[in-house]
Amino acid sequence: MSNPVETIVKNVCPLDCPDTCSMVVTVRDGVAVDLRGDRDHPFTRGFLCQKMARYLDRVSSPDRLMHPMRRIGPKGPGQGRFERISWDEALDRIADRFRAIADSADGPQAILPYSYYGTMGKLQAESLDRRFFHRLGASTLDRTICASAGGVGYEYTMGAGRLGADPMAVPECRLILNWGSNTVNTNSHLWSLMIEARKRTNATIVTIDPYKSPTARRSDWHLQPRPGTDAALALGLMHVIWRDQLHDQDYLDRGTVGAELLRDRVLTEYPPDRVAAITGVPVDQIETLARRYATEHPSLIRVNYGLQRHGGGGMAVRTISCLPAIVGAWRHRGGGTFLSTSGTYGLNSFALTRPDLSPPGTRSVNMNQLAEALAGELPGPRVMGLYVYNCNPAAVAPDQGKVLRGLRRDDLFTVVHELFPTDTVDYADIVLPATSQLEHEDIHTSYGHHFLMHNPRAIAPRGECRSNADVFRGLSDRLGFEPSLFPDDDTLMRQALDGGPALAGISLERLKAEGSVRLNIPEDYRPFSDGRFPTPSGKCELYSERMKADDFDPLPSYIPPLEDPQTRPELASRYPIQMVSPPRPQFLNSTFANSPAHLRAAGDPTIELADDDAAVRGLEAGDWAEVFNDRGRFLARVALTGAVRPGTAASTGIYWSKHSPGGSGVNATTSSALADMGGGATFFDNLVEVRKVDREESPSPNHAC
Ligand SMILES: Nc1nc2c(c(=O)[nH]1)N[C@H]1C(S)=C(S)[C@@H](COP(=O)(O)OP(=O)(O)OC[C@H]3O[C@@H](n4cnc5c(=O)[nH]c(N)nc54)[C@H](O)[C@@H]3O)O[C@H]1N2
Ligand SMILES: Nc1nc2c(c(=O)[nH]1)N[C@H]1C(S)=C(S)[C@@H](COP(=O)(O)OP(=O)(O)OC[C@H]3O[C@@H](n4cnc5c(=O)[nH]c(N)nc54)[C@H](O)[C@@H]3O)O[C@H]1N2
Ligand code: SF4
Ligand SMILES: [Mo]
Repeated sequence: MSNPVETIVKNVCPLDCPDTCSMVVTVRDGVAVDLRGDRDHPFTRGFLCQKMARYLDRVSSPDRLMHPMRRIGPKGPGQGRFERISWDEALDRIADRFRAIADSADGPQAILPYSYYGTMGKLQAESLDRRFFHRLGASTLDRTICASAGGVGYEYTMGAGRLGADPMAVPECRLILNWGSNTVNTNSHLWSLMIEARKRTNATIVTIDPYKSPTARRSDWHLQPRPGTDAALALGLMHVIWRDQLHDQDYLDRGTVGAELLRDRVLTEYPPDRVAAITGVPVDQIETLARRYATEHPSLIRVNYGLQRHGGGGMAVRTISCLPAIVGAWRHRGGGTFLSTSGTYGLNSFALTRPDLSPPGTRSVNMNQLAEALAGELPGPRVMGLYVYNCNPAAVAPDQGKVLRGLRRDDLFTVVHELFPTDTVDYADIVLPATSQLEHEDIHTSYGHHFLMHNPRAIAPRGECRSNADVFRGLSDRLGFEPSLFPDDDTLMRQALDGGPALAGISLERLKAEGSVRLNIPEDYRPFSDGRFPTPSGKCELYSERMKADDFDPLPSYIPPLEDPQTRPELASRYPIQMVSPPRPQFLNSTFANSPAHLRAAGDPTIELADDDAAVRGLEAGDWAEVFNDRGRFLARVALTGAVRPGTAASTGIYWSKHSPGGSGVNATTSSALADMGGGATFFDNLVEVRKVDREESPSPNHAC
């Protein structure tokens, strides 16, 4: 008997999470037998979150899609609607259908790729896929579902690259604000650095969130504004800072434009009592936070995604990102704000994605408007061919009912490339099986640290699974596209690395040998300490000419939510509750929501209500309730956790509809209306009503498992 062959491989967590962890995988005789966090990685520091700790169960799950299939029954959930086909047949059918649509009167723009970041790997998420659809002349997809509103808002203030503080310097901070950030669950390695700051500098951790999230519960101080009112809160802090002369005049003079205009505005328009009336945050809390923020350095604002999923989300992030300059927080290492580190990398994304291949004038479809695109309500042809990968839109996209009506269309040809039989797979004409992260090679940037990472292939693909990049090679071949545009993985990685100065000295050979390489940025990274910003004026733009040119208020201001009881009283008289729907800690968006262990830990879908709101509706903890508005409905169990104020509710997700009582999820109620900037999503800008479900409608216990 020969000895087992055992190798240790360093892989990268592929999930859409800022931490981009390094994982150590043990492979024995070609089988991955152990997976854990990499102790040697400066950011991962030896642990993986609860979601990924059992990733090997996912890799070897009996539920994995193992071979291509084609539809033989009606669209929608149900058994026995697919039959197995070969890869050749699958690719031929897709190529034939795409060619037919492209040659029809609708033209190639009736084909729409639909993807997000089921894997963050550059090869699988942003390379041959983009080239393929650009070359085909398909509609392009504006990937707005997550971070675009805040990204645009931040950039107006801070300039190109959306740069910010170094997360590794968090232990040096004395005041840390989690602003719209459930850091404990969504960025857990940053949270561990925050805890270190508590030990090292006796730091105070503050969380600003309408929902008492796990992060709020573990913070020293929780401020609970009404959803979507953060810009008003930030303007109120500025009022106190200027009124009490707590600003940093020297930094303002050197590093900003428009300080006097902004000061005049906040002093006249945003006194604490008005801000308290808008936000629901008491005056004394506004005063105290302003004073502490201006005087306790280094201070960091971890501004994140929760607060931008509102009508005024872009302006909110733009406004908050002015704060550090006003108090001179950028002077200190660790001080300032950070939204995303991804702009630091400077990977050659043009070379990878080749936008120049897309014919001039090609329309772009906002991914938040999938419902409208499928209904033919957007300019340009109605979508006739849809290719979904790295994404589960049937569960995650807003206005779910309308999305599903579109996906059910008989004349729509839908391809879904997936690892698991998701809600979206139920609507596919052709299903393609995808590789897991251990089964393909890739490179990863991060949006929560400054390391570039390499993910080698650790094991052979299961069944007939193929990587995204491989599928696009196969499809391009069938459509007769130039082979040179669809090269092998090594060539693609080299093209990606041929980028900006932060990549200097990082060859593919070095990256493969070291696995994780810190970007070529100073050890003591301290952006903007000199008061210079990559904006048109070279300064932090408290006043922005670019915003004025783009028809925005050039100064920070408060834009109320689209569905705000204060500004939409008639809507609120029917649907009085502002509902936020951030992630449940056990799931990563809708990933893991089919995994038995994760589902058991997550339990039934819940609607967390204030005690008074439940009482007036005759609801008790544990009751099944219907949450509804004009767009749709879903069922959830009432939870009275003390986590929300009256008038606010939280339903954490994202469950798969087919595993949910009533067959729909939280996005049945969310709106496809767009945020003020970047075409961003408004998932948390959502008025609903809640009622008890009749006994007959009540689902049986443990339906989900
Ligand atoms: N466990 C887990 N981790 C994840 C994810 C996941 O699904 N599960 N998803 C990943 C992805 S794709 C992303 S984009 C990030 C998101 O990570 P975060 O940026 O942390 O975003 P959310 O968890 O959506 O929202 C954070 C908090 O914002 C709050 N919030 C909602 N509305 C407002 C508001 O108007 N003002 C303020 N101040 N707060 C508000 C929510 O109640 C929530 O507690 O996390 C990533 N990490
Ligand atoms: N109500 C509400 N809705 C939300 C949010 C919210 O907080 N509340 N969050 C929003 C946010 S921030 C985001 S980012 C989106 C995320 O929405 P999605 O991008 O749809 O994210 P997931 O639900 O994780 O689905 C990703 C899918 O990609 C698949 N996948 C993984 N790796 C690969 C691969 O290599 N190849 C292929 N072909 N497939 C792969 C996974 O199996 C998974 O089913 O959801 C948004 N929707
Ligand atoms: S913390 Fe994020 S990057 Fe790390 S293992 Fe969990 S999901 Fe992956
Ligand atoms: Mo996201």
